[in-house]
This record gives sequence, structure tokens and C-alpha cells, in this order.
Amino acid sequence: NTHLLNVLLLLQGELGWISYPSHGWEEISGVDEHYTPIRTFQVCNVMEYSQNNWLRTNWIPRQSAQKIYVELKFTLRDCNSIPLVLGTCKETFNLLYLETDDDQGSHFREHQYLKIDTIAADESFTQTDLGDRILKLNIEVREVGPLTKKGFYLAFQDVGACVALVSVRVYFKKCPYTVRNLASFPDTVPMDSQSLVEVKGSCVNHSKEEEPPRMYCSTEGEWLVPIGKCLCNQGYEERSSTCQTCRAGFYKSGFGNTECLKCPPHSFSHHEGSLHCVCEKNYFRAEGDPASMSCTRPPSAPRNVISSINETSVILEWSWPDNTGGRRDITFAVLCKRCRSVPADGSQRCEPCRSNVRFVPRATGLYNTTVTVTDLLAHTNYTFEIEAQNGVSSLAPQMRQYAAVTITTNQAAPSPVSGIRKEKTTRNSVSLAWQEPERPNGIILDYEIKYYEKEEQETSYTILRARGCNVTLGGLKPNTAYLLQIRARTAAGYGASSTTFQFETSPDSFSISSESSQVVLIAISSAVAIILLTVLLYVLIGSLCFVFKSKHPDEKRLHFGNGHLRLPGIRTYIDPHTYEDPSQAVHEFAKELDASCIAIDKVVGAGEFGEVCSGRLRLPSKKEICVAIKTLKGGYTDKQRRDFLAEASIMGQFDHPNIIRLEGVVTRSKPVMIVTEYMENGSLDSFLRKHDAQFTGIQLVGMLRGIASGMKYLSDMGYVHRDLAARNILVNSNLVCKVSDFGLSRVLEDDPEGAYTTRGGKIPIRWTAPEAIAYRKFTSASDAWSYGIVLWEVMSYGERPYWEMSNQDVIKAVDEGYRLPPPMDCPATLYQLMLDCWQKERNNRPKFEQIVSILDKLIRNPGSLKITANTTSRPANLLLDRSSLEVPSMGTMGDWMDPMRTLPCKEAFSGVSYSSCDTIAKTSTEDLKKVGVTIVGPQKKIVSSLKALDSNTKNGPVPV
Ligand code: ACK
Repeated sequence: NTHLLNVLLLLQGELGWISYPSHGWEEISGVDEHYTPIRTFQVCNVMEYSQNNWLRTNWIPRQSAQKIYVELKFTLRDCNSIPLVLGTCKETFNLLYLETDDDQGSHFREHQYLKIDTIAADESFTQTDLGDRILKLNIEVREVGPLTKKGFYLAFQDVGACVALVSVRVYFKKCPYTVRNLASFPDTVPMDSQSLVEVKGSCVNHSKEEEPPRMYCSTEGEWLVPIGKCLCNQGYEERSSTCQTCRAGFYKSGFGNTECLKCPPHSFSHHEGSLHCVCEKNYFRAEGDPASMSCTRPPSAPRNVISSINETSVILEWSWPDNTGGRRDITFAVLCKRCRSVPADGSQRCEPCRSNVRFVPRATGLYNTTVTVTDLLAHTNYTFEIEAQNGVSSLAPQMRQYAAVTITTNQAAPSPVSGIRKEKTTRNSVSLAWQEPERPNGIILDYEIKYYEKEEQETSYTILRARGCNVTLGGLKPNTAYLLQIRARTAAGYGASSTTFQFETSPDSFSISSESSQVVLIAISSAVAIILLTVLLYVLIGSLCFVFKSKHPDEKRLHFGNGHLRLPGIRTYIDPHTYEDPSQAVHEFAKELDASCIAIDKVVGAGEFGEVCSGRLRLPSKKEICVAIKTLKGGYTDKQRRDFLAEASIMGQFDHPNIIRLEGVVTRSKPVMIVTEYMENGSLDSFLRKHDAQFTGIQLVGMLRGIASGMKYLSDMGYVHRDLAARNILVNSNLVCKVSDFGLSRVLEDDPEGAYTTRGGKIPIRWTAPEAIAYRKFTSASDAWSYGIVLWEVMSYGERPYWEMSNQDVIKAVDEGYRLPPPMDCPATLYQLMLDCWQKERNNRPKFEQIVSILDKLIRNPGSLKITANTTSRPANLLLDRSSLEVPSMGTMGDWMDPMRTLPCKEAFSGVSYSSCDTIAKTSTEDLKKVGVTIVGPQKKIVSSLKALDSNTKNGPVPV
């Protein structure tokens, strides 16, 4: 029971209470029912009438009590037990009180007291075992209140009874200090009325309120209806109504009156009051992991990776890892890489796969142990790294493990062409365009366009080929519906056909009269006859060519389709890498020579793969010829052999007077050799340096024309050289320049000029167009830039472009718009051509075809070479312009051509006609335009210079 009794007064010992009159109440020692000695106040004047005896207590301070309780223990004799008292004897007494703010001492006034109650005995006597009657103790309790003054007196009024007061206890009730639901409630005195007192509790130390704690204190001093509670803080638990810290090795991460928990596996707490346990070394907790969860680690690598390759797709499957790191949230991620070994140090260089490689269902977050990878390149090595990941993998990159598998995709045909659209339709022609296949799986050699009249249901159809993504179909019937399908071809063969596309030609806009229709009919028949004849001729010549020199077995089909005459076939360069077996490519394009037919004379230089020698080749029943022999040095790797022979596979596809000619290869015996025509004067750069200032302008232009012509041929074939530089041009005894040095990765590896760029890969910076340096955009237009540099090298007799500037400075200067200045005595037209080749916007650079034609015009009008760039206007953004103060070189035509004496003029180049100086005299601005002098500013100057020159040379023709 929560009653609290605060005893205010207990009748014990000498009390000094006051009695009125003095012979009334008396203080007497006695014994209680247990015969324990006690002090009592007694009165027993039962024989006399009109008794009025008062006994008053001392002043009792009220303290905080509002309502007090008075418990009386007393004995009272019944009047029947006393003989001769009838009429005077009473059996009750009165209990009274008086409130005062201070002790009034002995001052006593009867009438001031208020009666609390009349007290009667319940029982008067008790029978003992011996038959004695003994007085029985009565206990009575009375309430008094509300009290308001500081203290009070109690008084007992006897009116003629026989009473013994044994004990007077005065007390009040209160709700005692308590802690409930971790909230402490103070001592609270209840109100006097019937209402409850609402008390707010306060949270014990290290706890916080969850809901405000409250309780009610009843008038009986009882705590009632606890509401709300407090919760122990993190790191504290409830112990005997207090919040105590968790012990070491335990933790409590949340608020609440739960116990501290033992640290989960692979974690520990060294300190008391830990909110969570710390993971052991190499164990981790992921962000969402509860503190009660064990610490975990990344899983081990997946096992047993199996790959099944299907053309350019691969299905990868693997087994669950041995160790999941203690977690269930395992997923798998697959990383695709393309790796190749670097011949220089044998290391592997890897790069991520192209972004269009597709993973089904996806590359990361795989729940199943399989993935299908599609849209890979054909014939390509791929490495897949498969990693099992769990929630803590990202926290421990150093512990991550993966299983790797390397595969090589197969050859695959291109995917179908899509997006066919009509660009222009006339009565008898239609222009179409389409999109390249989404997955070319190799280099697209050409497109086959098959079409037929809708009516004819494919009984008769026509096949055309096109190299680009557009074609114009001519000779169609007006107002007729046609159906058409297109498919792409790569070295792997034809891809699937596009969906059928329908188009209609425009209707006839005029009708032909019967008379004129006859004329038209005749005209048409004659035209058809002529065409048929041409076809026959074409077929005849074509098959002859094919018999003698069929390097492309497919070519036959290319030209002649299914019997219908079509656009002439366009020979395209085929990347030997598209062949599954590169040695197959070598034998497709290069003749295998018997080593016994080759005699090596001497070493002339060193190539990337071995020595370069000069020698002789004598083929059965052929004249012996001088050849250059490139050898593959012993101890080569398979890859080196492939790369070495790749050059022959490329060179063997070319047939042009300005491209170094391949005689054949020796692959069946050692050393492996590539045999080419011999170029007596070696490479152009060293040749020019050796013959500084010894050639005429025409000779130099002739060399340049040859190079441009070779480059036109290469660009028409779709081959991008990437390393066009004077050092890669060879010169023969006739001063004919031929483009050499073909290879696939050679720019990256063997050119001493190759410098590593920030994006990786080696590039001959000084010769390379900015877009090729910046983002490897190598095109025929970037070759045109390099051609401009070769032009500069030639005109400066082998000077090093940008002299000793660092590669970085070159890149920066070029990027800022600076260009090399004209070489000394460089004709303005040639310098303008250089500047055109160095246009930042690659589409503005001249095509090789245009370069050839500009040079041809110059050769036909050599006078135009007389105007040197030094004398005419010079762009403001010249780099290291060392010669801007030079005196105009206005010599004679003879002077310009003088050095020609040293070489046989006629042999310098073939098929080029020269003009005499007469032409120069007639040169007008219009003519200058014709020869390619396009700059607006200098035209006047050039013309006036030519006029001046004309007067100098009028006296006679100049020998050329
Ligand atoms: O400048 P060069 O004498 O000419 O030194 C180099 C050397 O081999 C390394 O490439 C020379 N060279 C390469 N191919 C031929 C060739 N077909 N005819 C003559 N010399 C060649 C080149």
C-alpha cells in the first residue's frame, strides 16, 4: 500500500497537555492489553453530575497537510459495570479542534473549539479465559479539514465518562516520491476535495521522454493512472528504474527500455555505453545494415565461367561464389574489355568495350548467374570480368575479386540496312538513301541494291552496288511501282536484306504523238543497241581483267551482277583484320615467292621488324628486277608476324604508279620477307636534304603531284594512311615519288615521330590534323592535312616541320590558329594550298582529287610558280615567321628552273605537259583562278609580278 503516514503527534512520555479543570483529566501510567507500560490520560468522574473536563493537546503545526486524520486508542467503561452511577455516568466523550496561526501557550477558551465528533466505545470489556472481564481497547479515526491556518489544537471534552486515552495519532496522507516508467514523481500532498492531483514526472538521468509522463495523486495518497513514459538513451539500458551504461562487448543502438545486446559476430566494443559495435579488420557493415547484423565482407569470385560464342554474341554462365561474405544480397556485374598486348614490352593494354555492346538482361545487378552479350565486333578478342558483389563490395575495393574469361568473337555478317528513304523522284529515276547497319561487324565493302517492278513479282530484277549509303536508280519506267531491298557486304559476306521498300516513279507528263513516237522508238532502239554493245564490250574486258588479275573473287559479281549492266564496281580496301585468319588475307592479296628466286645484295636500312635490304628478284621466265626486301627478324611473336605481313596484305591491294608496288612475300620459309619494287633514291626527306636547293619548282611540283595522285588513289579505295610524311615517301631513280609504309597499327608503334597523346596511342604530332590528335578522327581529310605538311617539307628541302618546337607547343600553336610560314622561295599558290590543307574545319580542306588538279594546272602554267609567297601577302598568323623581311625574289624563269640541269627533265614525271613562258604573258586574274590561286588579296600583286616577269622573259622562250 502506498499510504504514507506522517505522524504529527504521538501520545507518549511527558506531554505537557493542559487539563481544565485540573481535577479532570489526569496523566497516569498504565499497561496496554499486552501489559506493556504506557502513559495515558484518564478521567472517571462518573458519580458526579455536570462534568465538563477538557484535555487540550499542544499546538500542532499543520505543515503541508490540508486534511488531517486523528486516530484515538482508548478504553471506556460502560456505566452498567459501575454500581450506583445511574444518572450521572456517561459513555461518550467529544473530540474538538481549534485552528490558529501560532501557539497560544496556556491560553484556553472552551467556546473557540469546534467539535469534530462524539466518540463512543464499540466495546467496553473483553472476557478473559479465566472469566475476568478486562477493558477492551477501542480505536477510532476521524478526519478534520480542510485546514488553512499554520497549526491547530485538539481537545477532548469529557462530560462524565470513565475514559483512558491510550494513544492519539495525528497524521495526514501524501503520495510519496516514486519512479514509474523511468520518470520520477515528487512527494505530493493530495487535495482536500475529492479531485485528483495531476503530477508531471521528469525523466531519470540518461533517458528521454517518449510521451510526457504524468500520474494522479489520490486523496488517499495513492498514485493512480500512470501515463506516458521515458526511454533509456542509446548506450544505456534500464536497470532498477534507472538508465545504466551498456558494458564493454555490448551495445544499444536505439532508445528504449530494452537490454544492451552482445556485439554481433565479427564486431567488438571496447568502451562502455557503446551505441554500436565496430567491425573487425576486413569486415564491413553496409549502409542499411542494422547494428544487430554481423559484419560482413565482399564475396569471393564467381566460379566456373563458361562462354558460348555465337558469331558476335556470347553467353556467359558461371557458378555462385564459394564465399558469399556472410550476406545474401549477392548480385553479379560483368565488365567488358578489349585487350591487346603491347609488342614493345609484352604488357597488356585494355580499354572498355564500346558503349553499344548490349548485355541482356543487363551488365550489373544480375541476380542470375548468366548474361548474354551481343553486338560485339566480329573477330575480336574480348575479356569479360565477372564479379560477385554484395552490399559491402563498394566499401572494400581492394578485396574485390572477379573471374575473367577471354573470348574471340567469330566472323559475322552485317545487320540489315534500315531507314531507306526517297530523296528525289523523277519519271525514270529515283534517288535513295539509307542508314548504315546498326551492327556492321566489319568494314562495309559495299551495298547491294536489288529492285524490280512490283508487277513482275521478282521474275526479273536488277542488282546494283553502291559504296555509300545512297544511290540513284536510273532507267526506270515512269509511273511504275518498284520494290527494293538493300543488303550490306563485309569481308564476312552479305548481311540480311532490309525490309522491302516500295517506291513509284513520277507519271509521264507528256504524251507522244504516233509519228514522233516512231522516231523516239527508233532513237530508243539505237540507244539500246549501243548500250548492249557497250555492255558486251564491258563484259568482255571485265572478264579478261578478271582472268589476269583477280584479286577479289567477289569482284566479278560486283561488276556484272546477274547479267544486268550496273554501275562500275568500286574497288575498296579491305582491312586484313576483318579476316578470321590474317594469313588468309596475305595469301589473298600477296603472291607467295620462292626464297630461291631472291638474291639479297646489301642492307640499306632498318625497319621496325628487321633489316631492309636491296636485292634482285628473278621469277621463272621473267626479267630480273631490283627489289627491296623487308625481313622479319628471328624470335618474333605470332602477333609480330601478323603485323609484319599486314603491311603486305594492304600493299597487295593497291595498284598505282605512285604507290609502292608489292612483288610478293616469303612466308613458307625463313626469314619471312616482303618484297617490293626498289626505290633507288630512298626516302624523300633524306633525299631532299641531300639535294638541298637543287631542284626546279616544276620538279618539286612533279614530285608533289605524284604523292597527291597516290593519295587520291588510296582515298578512293577508302584507305586512310595516318602517317603521311616525307619519310614515308620513297623516291626512285626517275624522281617518281611513291607512298609507302602501310600497316594497321604502325602509326602507333614504329614511327619514331610517334608521340603518346593524352588519350593514349602514338601519333606523329607534327604531321597530324588537330581532330586526329584530339579524338583520333583519322580520315582522308586528316591525310590531306599531312599532305600539306609534306608539301611544306618538300618546299623546304626536308626541313623539320615546326623545327625544334616541342610537340606540346606545336599542338597549342596549331590549335590557336597559327600555321607554318611559307618555306623560302615557296610559290604563293603552293603556300596557299598548304594553308588550305591546314584548314581547321576538315571538310574545307581540298580533296586529293582537287590537289592533283591544282598541281596539274601549275605544271601546265609554270609561270605561276614564280610568285613566291614571301613576296605576296602573308597570313597574319604565321608561326615563327623567320623570313618576312626577305626581298622579293623576282628572278627570271630561268633562275627558278635552273637547278633542273642536274636531273633529266623528261624523266622527272610522266604524263605531264609543260608550258612555255608565253603562257605567263597571257596570265590574267581569271587564269590565276584557274590554276588554283584563290586568295583574293594577292591576285593583283601576282598579276603585276607576272607582268614584270613577262618583260624580263620576252626575249625568247625559256628552256624547260
Ligand atoms: O632513306 P632510306 O635509304 O630509304 O632508308 C630507309 C630504310 O629502307 C628503312 O625504311 C629504305 N627503303 C625502304 N623501302 C625501300 C625500297 N622499296 N627501296 C629502297 N629503299 C627502301 C628507306
